Amino acid sequence: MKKNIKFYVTTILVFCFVVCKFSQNISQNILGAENKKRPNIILIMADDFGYECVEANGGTSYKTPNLDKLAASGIRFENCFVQPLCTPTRAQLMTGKYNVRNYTSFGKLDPSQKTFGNFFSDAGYVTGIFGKWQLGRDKDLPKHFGFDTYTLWQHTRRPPRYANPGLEIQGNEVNLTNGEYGPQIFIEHVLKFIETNKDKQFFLYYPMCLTHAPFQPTPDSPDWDPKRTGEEYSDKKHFKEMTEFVDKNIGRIVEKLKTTGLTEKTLIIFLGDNGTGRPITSQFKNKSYQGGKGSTTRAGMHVPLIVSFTGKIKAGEVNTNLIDSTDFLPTIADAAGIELPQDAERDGISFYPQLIGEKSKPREWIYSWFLGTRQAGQESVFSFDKQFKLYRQGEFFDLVQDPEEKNPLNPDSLNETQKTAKQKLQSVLNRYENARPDWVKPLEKKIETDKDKKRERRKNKSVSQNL
Ligand SMILES: [Ca+2]
Repeated sequence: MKKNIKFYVTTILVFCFVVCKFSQNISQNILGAENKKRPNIILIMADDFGYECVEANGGTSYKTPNLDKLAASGIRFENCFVQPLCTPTRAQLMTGKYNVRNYTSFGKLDPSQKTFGNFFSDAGYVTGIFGKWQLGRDKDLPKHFGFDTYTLWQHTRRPPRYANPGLEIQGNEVNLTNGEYGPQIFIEHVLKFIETNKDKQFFLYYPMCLTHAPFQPTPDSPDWDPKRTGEEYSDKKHFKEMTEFVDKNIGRIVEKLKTTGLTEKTLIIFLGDNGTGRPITSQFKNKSYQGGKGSTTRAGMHVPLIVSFTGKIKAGEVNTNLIDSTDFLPTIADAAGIELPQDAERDGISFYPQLIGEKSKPREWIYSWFLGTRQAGQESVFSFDKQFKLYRQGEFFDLVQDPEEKNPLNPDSLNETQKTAKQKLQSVLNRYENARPDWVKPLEKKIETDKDKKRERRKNKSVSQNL
């Protein structure tokens, strides 16, 4: 009898083991197959590059054949708005949250935040970032924010970015002095990253240094000087050459995807991080259009957005829905099938359904809490849709009639449409009224103190120089 029990127990245990092993193999195979279906993501962001710079959008000052081809192969968005400056947009793009929730100061992203790098890395993607950092100087921050591979400018220090640049490669400071060109190094590292990881799923974030000032020649310019150092020289005549270098790099990425067989496995997104620099006036739809970087008007916040995913996105579409910089994280997560952790503070709305032609509810408004480089307490706060814009102080504009926001509508003579729009935008402002969390307040205070100290030091220095 005892022998029989032993036999039965052993048989059951062996059976359980075989079943477990079998189901484990099945689930691994399913997971493996699922993983194989996950697309690569390439997110490209040009620096200080407004909507008017792209020919497909109606710009006529610069040649952008590769961006135009990318748009023709996918979707061109006409109403993408970001924050008016670099760091505020980058923080929104990377965390999917409005600046009111987590922006502390210019050039920093608080280490408490989770970025798309973290979410993709946690989901098993290989992650890389190439280009401008400007999110804090600690050597370990790129890794902390989820990036395995990185070649950066303005990470641990702030050397020149164009001719003979100072870069950080995997956190190591490298000073190039043999006529190298920063954007050339970045694109080479981008292409190498694609080649190296062609058999894996990768998330490549490419925040370009171009076309930010100083406006300097590229290696394709007649004025290229491989001996140039520093960032003092700047002539806006080079903006055209810089834009065309951006375009050339887009072409090189598309070509690389072709030669590695990844075209149909890769979602490519291109956008600008804020409006074009103010010295630059471009021709746009038969009018002169001045760059408005730093301004909360359309010229400061309206950027190109082009998305291509061969085989998944219908070619040649134009989309006029509102998109904002918080929407990118949920969109790429959606594309990759990554379920983001529940977070009531995440403001972005995925526009992936719009990309693949599924029914969805586009966003009806954009909210902005913009501090930029200003002192704590001096933020601009406003909400807008495609036609109207309301500032916290009460100024209310019709953006179609008055895109430069020169003539606020008279609050006493609003028609019914205007009144309804104002109420809707006011409810957006109310929704975020208490959204500034307590943890940022000590950081704000510190910023103010540091800035005050600097100002005081400058004052003392100039007094002593004048004596
Ligand atoms: Ca910028």
